[in-house]
Amino acid sequence: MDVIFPDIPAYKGWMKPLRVESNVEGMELIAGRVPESIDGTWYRAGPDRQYPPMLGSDIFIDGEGMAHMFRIRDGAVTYRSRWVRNDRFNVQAQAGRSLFGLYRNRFTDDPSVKGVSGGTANTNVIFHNGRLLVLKEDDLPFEVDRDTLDPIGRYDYDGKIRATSLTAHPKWYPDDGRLLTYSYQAKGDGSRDIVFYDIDDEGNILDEIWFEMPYASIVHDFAVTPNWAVFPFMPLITDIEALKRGSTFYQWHPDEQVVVALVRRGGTAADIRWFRGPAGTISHMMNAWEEDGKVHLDACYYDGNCFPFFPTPQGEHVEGCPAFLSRLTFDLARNDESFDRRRIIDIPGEMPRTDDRFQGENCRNGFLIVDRAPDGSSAVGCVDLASGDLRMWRPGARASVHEPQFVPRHAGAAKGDGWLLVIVNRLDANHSELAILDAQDIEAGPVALLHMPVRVRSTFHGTFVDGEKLRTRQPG
Ligand code: V55
Ligand code: FE
Repeated sequence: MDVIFPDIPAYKGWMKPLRVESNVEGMELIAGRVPESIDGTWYRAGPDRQYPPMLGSDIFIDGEGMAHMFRIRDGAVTYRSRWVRNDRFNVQAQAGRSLFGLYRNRFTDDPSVKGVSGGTANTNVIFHNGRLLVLKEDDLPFEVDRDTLDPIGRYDYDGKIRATSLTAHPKWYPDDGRLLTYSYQAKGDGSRDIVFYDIDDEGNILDEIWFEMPYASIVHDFAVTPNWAVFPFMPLITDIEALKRGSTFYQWHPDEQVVVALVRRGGTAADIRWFRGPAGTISHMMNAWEEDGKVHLDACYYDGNCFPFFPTPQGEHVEGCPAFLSRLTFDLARNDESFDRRRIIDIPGEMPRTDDRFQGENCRNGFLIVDRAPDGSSAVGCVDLASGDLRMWRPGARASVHEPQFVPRHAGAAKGDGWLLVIVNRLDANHSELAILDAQDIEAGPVALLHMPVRVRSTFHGTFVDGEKLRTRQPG
């Protein structure tokens, strides 16, 4: 079978499939010094393409997963990337071609892969219960070796997870290893079932709450506070009958509402508080917290459909729209199911993060990608969440950044006191760089900038795991 990638916009320039596994011992320093106090590994996941797509088209959220790791210790950095060799990857490697059709539409797959998981493991990586897990929201976690990224296997918490998948956006607490997670369309594609799980660092399920969504929504991300789990539902909806006719996995329904469920932790489906607003997309969450009988959610909000490649049921493609970091406030004393929404910053931004140790608490600062320019460049932003004051570091013309990662300056460092790790893409030179910034002064530019001899095509999300934890914590 000839390997010829189609000439489509999704594969142009920087986004040309890379398909290379890398191993760089001792990354080359371009400027500054790597702080000696950083000890740990930054894991990330992103999509690449193993073989030309079966049906000739592609969308950026699809593509077989490539896992990446930067091990940082004693001022030195090692980089490694490796395909996630899960079931999908292996059956395709065996066949020498793509066997899965449209994104998540199982009716468009090659008949030979009926019953084989189509999960691409391309979205996020976490460390839980002594295991390194690569995540995609339509599949169970896939465990890989923390040092080599070699495959270990699909992980269902010894059969304790009854849902068919787990989200790629759990909240993981580095200090005690608690995992707050969920599954949506949890009884299979198109089902309205959703379940919230609270799992301790031994893999014990402490809380499990099943309920129904208003429709078979995408639920890409959620947020947690000490008392609530916040679930956004938006009118990108799965219709099994449409899938059988070859439609996209989601269809955009502009006449439906956004619905938000506040699920009381330790409670039941009967305790859920519901809120509603006009159609829009609540995508990535920066954080949520509680204050005086209110729950605030800082999230990237699109006034329409965040994914214009998912048309309406009538096949109409609506225009894309930018995301603005916004504060959604749910007043528990109010009984009309409405919520308030206002922009925190006035320029578009996405991929928001904060100091992971304090998810669910009011944080002073958040970090995100901002200010995408026509030349393809972008900047890392540090936003003061109270004032909306925005500071930026821009790597330059024709250079873009991936989602930033906060790393505490040392164990027990104050909230927000630490470093930011950022992958930078030099779009014309066709390679990436690793930048390390002081999270409290990103405008000063990197304290260390390291050269990568390869392009990091795309990563969505990742996690920094403390080195001591990786060395001592045994699986299971
Ligand atoms: C998203 C990302 C996905 C996906 C579904 O950003 C939604 C939202 C990285 O993959 O499969
Ligand atoms: Fe995401």
